[in-house]
Amino acid sequence: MTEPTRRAATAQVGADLLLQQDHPVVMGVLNVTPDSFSDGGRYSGLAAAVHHGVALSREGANLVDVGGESTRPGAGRVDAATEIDRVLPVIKELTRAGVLTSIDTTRAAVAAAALQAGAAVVNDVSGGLADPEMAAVVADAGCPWVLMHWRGHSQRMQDFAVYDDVVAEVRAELAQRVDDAVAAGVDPSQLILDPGLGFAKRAEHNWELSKNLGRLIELGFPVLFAASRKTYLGRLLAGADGEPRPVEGREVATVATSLLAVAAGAWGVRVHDVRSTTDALAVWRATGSPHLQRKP
Ligand code: PMM
Repeated sequence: MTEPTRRAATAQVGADLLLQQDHPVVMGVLNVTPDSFSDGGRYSGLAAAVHHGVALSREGANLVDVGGESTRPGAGRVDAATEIDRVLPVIKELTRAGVLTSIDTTRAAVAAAALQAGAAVVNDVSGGLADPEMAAVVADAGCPWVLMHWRGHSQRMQDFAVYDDVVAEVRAELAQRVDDAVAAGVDPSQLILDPGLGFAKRAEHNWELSKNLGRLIELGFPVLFAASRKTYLGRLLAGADGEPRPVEGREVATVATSLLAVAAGAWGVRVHDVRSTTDALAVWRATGSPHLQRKP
């Protein structure tokens, strides 16, 4: 078996396990970017990134989500070659260390290279909208694909945060993303949906989606909830001066909202600090709360 074939086979086994398992999946965030809103610049060197990815895995992350392009509101784009240069060595090393990874990208070329390097899952914040080639890459690989709700790239996305009924609209747009993916040959059993908190959403939209996560779960796909450290949590916890609580002070709120999402039936959560979430999930399990969400 050639090395890429062996990596692909290992990734496939891991991906199958992820979709079948009956406990919440924890996706740990590893941004190898200079400018992500929470961890930008901290893991841009290979050794630091790999060390952190292994640490996230040891703390209980089922999957480490490697991203090479910041998607914070207002962020500019980098080219595909830069993105590949950032993520590929990290994915290769983590795969070698036995850590299951997802690639956080909207580009088909980056996803294809990452899958070749051993990534098991494609996490596409554009839900397939940004790159028309993405569906073919995913269909060909037969890997899980996270379709996040998205209305445009970071520089302009907040202009599109306009809804009459955010839950109904996000639900309908995600259902359309599923239809498009399936029409392009993607196996529906490999799809995971994500409401895209903070992406073309204001705080009130994020809270409405959090309160009504069940309406998205009703679509019959695993749902990933990714609130970690986002600005709306900072706004909720604003000090007397009205300034959002800084990123470092949003961990307890992240754990609380992630746990509530799991209790509501989310398949998984995407978080920066894995230990605090896995601790909370351990308590949740010890109190006998089953993970209720099942695919129909
Ligand atoms: N948010 C960010 C990046 N990738 N992927 C998914 N599936 N869902 C999200 O909400 C999401 C994401 C935002 O940036 P971060 O990497 O700093 O959290």
